[in-house]
Formats: sequence, C-alpha cells, structure tokens
Amino acid sequence: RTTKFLKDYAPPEYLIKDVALDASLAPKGARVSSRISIEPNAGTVAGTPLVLDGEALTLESIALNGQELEAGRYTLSPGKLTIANPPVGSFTLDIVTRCNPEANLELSGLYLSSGTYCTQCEPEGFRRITYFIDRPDVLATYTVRLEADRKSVPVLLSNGNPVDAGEIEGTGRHYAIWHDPHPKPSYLFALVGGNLASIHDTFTTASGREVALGIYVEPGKEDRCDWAMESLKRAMRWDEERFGLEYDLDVFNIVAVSDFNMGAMENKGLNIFNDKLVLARPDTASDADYTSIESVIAHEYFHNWTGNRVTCRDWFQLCLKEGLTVFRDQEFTDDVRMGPVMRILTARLLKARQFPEDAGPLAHPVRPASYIEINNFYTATVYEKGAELCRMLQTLIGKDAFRQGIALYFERNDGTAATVEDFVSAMADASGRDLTQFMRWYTQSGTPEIACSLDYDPHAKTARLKVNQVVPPTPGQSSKEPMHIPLKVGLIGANGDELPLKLNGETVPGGLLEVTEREQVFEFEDIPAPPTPSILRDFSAPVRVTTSLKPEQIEFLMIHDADPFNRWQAAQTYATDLIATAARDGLDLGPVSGPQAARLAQALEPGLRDETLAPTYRAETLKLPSESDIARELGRNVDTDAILAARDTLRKTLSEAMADTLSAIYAATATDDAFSPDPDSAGRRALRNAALDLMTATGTQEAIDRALRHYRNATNMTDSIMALSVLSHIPSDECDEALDDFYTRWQGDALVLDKWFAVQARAGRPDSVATVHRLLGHPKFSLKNPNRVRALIGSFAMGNPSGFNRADGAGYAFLAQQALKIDGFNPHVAARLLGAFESWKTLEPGRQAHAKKALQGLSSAELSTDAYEIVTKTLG
Ligand code: B3K
Ligand code: ZN
Repeated sequence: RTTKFLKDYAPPEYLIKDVALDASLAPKGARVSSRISIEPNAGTVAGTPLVLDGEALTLESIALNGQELEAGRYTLSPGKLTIANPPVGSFTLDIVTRCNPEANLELSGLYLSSGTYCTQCEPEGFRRITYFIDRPDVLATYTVRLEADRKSVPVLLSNGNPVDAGEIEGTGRHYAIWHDPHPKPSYLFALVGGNLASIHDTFTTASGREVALGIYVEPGKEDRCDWAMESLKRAMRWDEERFGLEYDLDVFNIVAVSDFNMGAMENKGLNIFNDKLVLARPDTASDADYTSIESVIAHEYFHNWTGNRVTCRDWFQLCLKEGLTVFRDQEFTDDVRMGPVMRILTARLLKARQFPEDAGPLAHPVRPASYIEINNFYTATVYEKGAELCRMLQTLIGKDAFRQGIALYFERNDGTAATVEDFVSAMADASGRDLTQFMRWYTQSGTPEIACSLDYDPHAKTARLKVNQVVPPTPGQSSKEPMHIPLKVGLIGANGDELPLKLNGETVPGGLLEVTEREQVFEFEDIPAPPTPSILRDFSAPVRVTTSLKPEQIEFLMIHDADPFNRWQAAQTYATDLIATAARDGLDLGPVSGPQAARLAQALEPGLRDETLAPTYRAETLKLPSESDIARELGRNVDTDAILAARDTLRKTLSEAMADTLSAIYAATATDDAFSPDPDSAGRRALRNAALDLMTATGTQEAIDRALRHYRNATNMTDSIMALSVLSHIPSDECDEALDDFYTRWQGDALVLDKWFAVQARAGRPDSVATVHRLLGHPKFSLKNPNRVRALIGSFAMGNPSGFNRADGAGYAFLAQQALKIDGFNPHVAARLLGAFESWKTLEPGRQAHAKKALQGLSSAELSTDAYEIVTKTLG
C-alpha cells in the first residue's frame, strides 16, 4: 500500500515497440503467448534490470532472443517479473502464461461475462493477461491471434483491422488475426470471444474511408442495437464537423457485455460496453437511457483521438483524456439533443457529484498529486470538473481558438503520451493568451467560493460589482492562490431589459469578466437606474456563488433573466433557501408552507405556461432541488429526515398552489403517437412526467389513482418507470400492484429488472432499510453482477439520502456489510460504493457517530487496497 507521487515520475527504462500476442481461450485456463520486442529507452544505463508487471498469472515459459531462460536468470515477486541482467541493446522476449477467466470476479484483465470472454485493461488490467511494462507511456503496435472453440465461441475480435481467420483442422477450433497499426498503450488492448449476435452498418469518413461498423450483443438482443448504431454514426459525423477529427481504421466494433465494472471502455477500434449503455428499445429503455447511450457511445468514440491517438503520460494526467472527452461529449449532446437545458443538466450533475467530493475528505485536484490506487481516481473531479476546465478554456479564448488549440495539440502530440501542460500550452499558443494562472485549476482542489455584491451610484450612474474569491482549504492543501475565473454576468433593468455592459468605455463582449484576484471591482458605466445583477450566467465556472440578493430580486430573475440557465438557477436558489431554512437546526415548516412558498409558485407559473419555451426546459423548472442539494447547502449539522420532510412539504405546497397549471400541462402533453426518442418527443414526456411527479406530492387518493393509471396506460419505459418511481414513495396497494406487475412482466430481462430493484431502493420511505435487506435475499439478486449491485445497493446508498442516513445508523451498517463482502472479490465496485460515506462529516452528531462507527469497523477489517484508501481517507 504505497503512495505514488506525480513528482516521482520517471520515464520508463525500457520500451516495448511491438507486441505479437496469441491467446488460446478456454474457461479455466486461457493460454497467452506473447512476443515482445524490447529496447532500452534513451539514457538507460546498460545492464539496468528489466521489470515487467504481472498479476494473477501462471508463468509457463520465458525465452530471451529465442533461448529459454533458466530459473536463475529471472525472479518472480508479487506483481513483478525481473530480469536482473538483460542484454545490452534490443532483444525479444517470448512469454507464455496462463490465466483463469472464470475465476476472475474482479472483472479486470481477461474474464468471462455470461459465457463471453472479454477484457478490461484500463488502468492496470493488461498485467493480468501477460507480463508487460504496463504503463501508459509505453506504446506499441499489436498483432493479436485469437483461438477458441468454433462452436461455443464463433466470434473472435481484437483491436485494429482483421487480417486473417480460419479453421484449425481436426480440432473443432478456429482462429482470427487482428492487427492494430496505431501504437497504443497496453490499457487500450482488448479481445472478445463469444457466441454473439451482431448488427452491421457502414460510415464513410469526410475523406472517403469506408468504415465497417459492428455492434455485438447476446443473441436475441439484436433488436435493441439500432439506437446505439445511430448514435455512433452521429458522433462520427459530429467530430468531423466540429473538430475536424476522422476515424482512422477500417472497422469500428462495439461489444456489449452484462458484467462490467463501469460504463464502457474505449479500446482502440473495439469499444467494450456495459450492455446498459448499448441496449435500447422503447419498451425497455427510458429517455434517460437513450440519452446516456447516445452520450457514452459518443464519449468512447471521441476517445479515439482524445485518449488513444494522444494518450496520457502517466495516470496522474487522467483528466487529459477524461476531462477533455467528457467536455466533447457534452458539447455533442448539447448540439444534437439538449440545447439550452444542457448546462442545467451538467451543472446539476457537477454540483451533486463533484461539489461534495471537493468539499469532503476525498477532495483532490483535477490532476491529483498522489494516489494509492489509481482506480479510485476515476472521479467526478477528474471527469466532470476536468470537463469544466476545458469549457472554461474555451470560454476564455473563444470557440475558434479552442478548435485551433485542439488541432495544434494533435499536430504536436499525435502518437505520443502527453501531459496536461502539453494541452494547455497548445491552447495558450493557439490563442496568444497567458494561461499560467489557469494551470492552478489543475493543481488546487476545492470549489472556489465567489462572493458578489453590487453598489449603485445614482450620481455617477455606475454600478460597482465587487467580487471576492476564496478557495477553501482541502486535505493536504491548507492555503490557496487565487484562480483565473471566467465569470459571465449581466445587469437587468427594472423593466426586465438587458443593460449594455461597459467598463472603461469598452463594451464587455458576452458579459464575460475575468476574475484573477482575491478581490476585484468592476465598475459598469452608463447604468441609468439600480439594476439586478445576474451572476455566473451559463454556469461559466465550476464555483459556488453567494450574492446579497433579496428574495424579491431572485423572484425577479426567475421571470426576467435572459440567460436560461440563471432563470432556472434563480428558482432553484429560491427553493433551496426555503427548504434549507425549514430544515436547519430542527424542523420549521413555515417557510415551505407559508406565503414565501406561494410566491415561488407564482413566479414559476409564467415560465411553465410559456409554450414558446422548450418542454425539456419547463420540465427542469418543475424539478425541485434534491435532498442532497439541500444537505450541501446546509453544509453542517445535516438531518436528512428534516430535509425530506421540508422538501416534501414544499412539493405539496407547490402542487396545491399550481394544481391547475399542472393538470393543464399533464393533459396537453398526452399523446397517442408511437414512441420516438427524438428530443422534442422526449421533452414532452419529460414535462408530462415532471408534472405527474409534482401532482403526486399531494399524496391524495386521486393522485395515487392518477399515477396508477399513468402506469397502466404507459406504452414505453419512460412513462412506466416514472409512474413506478412516483408510486414507490407512497406506501399503498397501488404501489404494490404496480411493482408486482412490473416484476411479472420483466423478471427475465436483467436491465429492466435492475430498474425494479433501483426504484425500491431509492424510495424515501421509513421502511427502506428493511426493503433493501429483503431484496438482497431475492432470488434474482446477485452480488457478483455490478449492475445489480449498483441497482440495489448503489441506488440505496447514493440515491436515498433519508434511508441511507437513517438516524439509527442501520443504513450505514448495511452498506459497510455489503461493501465488505464485495471487496473480497471485486475491490473496484466495493470502493466505489464506499464513496457514499464522503459527506459524513457534514451530518448532525448522532448520524456522524454511527457513520464513524461503520467506517472504523471497516478500517479494522481486511480490505483491498482500493477500499483501504477510501476508508482511511474518508475517516481523515
Ligand atoms: N476510460 C474508461 C474508464 C476506465 C475506468 C477504469 N477503472 C471509460 C471512460 O471513461 O471512457
Ligand atoms: Zn472516458
């Protein structure tokens, strides 16, 4: 359990330029022969020992330049194979190993998923397939020969282009040979062998290369692949148009498997996916599923350039590929689907997942300076905040310069393993901007806090905006330097008009201010009367803002702000203040049931009834801040039951106050049209379902009946799962009826059944701990399947704040117990679940004590490195 530091980075002593791998697949013992050509890196002293990584392997033989190495010439130690005295200059190694795919429950390296052989190598799984220098700055070309039983494993895939295939006479086995001409790090290696069905299509690139596209799935699921295929083609076209980036092989394959630790993996030319992010049919997948499939297919495809053609020098640079690729997939989703709602969705996700991480014991910079287990650093900070950093760069230098910066980045770094500095310097050079201070975003953790106040001078007709920034202390970083923050602002006149912004006689383009100091004053000229400021428009930076706005001013912004993000944000802020006030230090339902709540309803109505606004946007307006949003706002002494009660009360108040509007929306958005996943149809469903959700907050029999009708009349998964979710919060016969019906219908369909588990796990009901305990014992539950584990245990721990944080600690005990079991065979999944404890220090003392006890119990158990790091750091 050693800590690795970025500052200790040293280039590899040896390089591997070429790999010939031969994998003979059999469940209990896959045999892998690899021939690797090794050469000393520039500057390596002759005779430097060669150290290869290897885990869970049985070594059968090793030969150097064709000569079998006797036992004394090399040593095996845990995780390593060392040749103490390698020859001077280049040489080849032939290594034969065995591994056991069937016993691989960690799902890293080569494993079996429902009978399909597949691999997951990022970050350090390739060493579980063969001995290798398993680090991202060792790039090689690969030729892969696969061999398996013809009947049970008819499909054999690997990276790159197919070269050859054939039968092995008289054995019942066959083989396939693949060659990938692009040098790549070992983490991008993949192979697949199985009995898979497939759909095929083609894509012609802008420069005329015809690419054969294939999606491989379990037989019988072919009718659920069309959406993924369409999404892939859309993504390929978009990347050409937006960034001038074309695909570079003759084939692009996607394989969907049902046992997968995360979402998907961008292996060169052979993306492997959690089937949850591929399979979609109107009756099995919701609009949310369609949207995530589209964006993850795009994300993995975009990695072909950002990650694969230019990869990371070391794992500390993970955001170089992940932050940038998330940014790219967000821009794609914005263009093809979400439009003005996109910023709302990304900001909401960032605040829900990344802000708590940045404010808690696991806070780390976007580019971490150290880690114990790199698998623990595939975080919201690296991904989501990393994406925000790219977005801020684009905002600061402009869209055109950003595109030129991307081009320059590839010109300089194609085919290599790069660093964050390489990326930022390309942006600086393309734009002529000095981005030195901006680099702090990569090294300083913590969410900057921006305090703004506006003073109006009626004589000078100026409005002085004072901006203070503080980056709070985080573990290991007690004092911080000020950040370079793009802050988009607007000033709104009393009649709702946007006032032109002028500083020192110059117009401020796009209302973009650059905040670089701890305290800065911007004095806007020619302001005829006191304006209302709109701060952090378009969520232009991943920061928290406090303003001294009065409730009336927030109401004013809800109606008049021209920036759609801030109009939405104003309503969220208003509602957050009400709920937080009600739930702070005890429970006082006045703010959420009295006149202020009524005024919120009044301010919301015009927007909701405005038919010119996109239905998706109106739907977002109907969604109140989540329980976790409120907990984050409170920041200390959190009582999750008080939050739930306060939030429920506000929902009820709004539901009653806006009853007519809600019924009107519900009626107007009904349709008999066949399901189509297009943005407009999805938007109408979102609006209708958001209305249903809020209407059900009254808890009346009428509301329950409506929800049950919604369930019964549903002709697609979006509507059924929404009805089920709405009903699940209210114990009733109707709820049980719908749950039973859903189960009866979908018990044979793993992905849909996951939804059934998840909806019950998330229900904020007093009996939720008992429910999840009971479901653990359900015959369809299995700890071995990550999707099922996330559906039940993950949804409970991350999606049911009042249940997980139950005052008697039963939720914590449940999670600790299950995570510990899972840790015994799949540390990645266990460690991820344990992230649910990240905000325990913000809880009220009683809950804190229970959480601490659960964490201490874990810390004295036998833990994997993954879980150990999370538990010890969380305890602090
Ligand atoms: N790069 C992979 C993530 C690998 C996670 C390993 N624990 C998928 C992605 O982010 O695109
Ligand atoms: Zn990624």
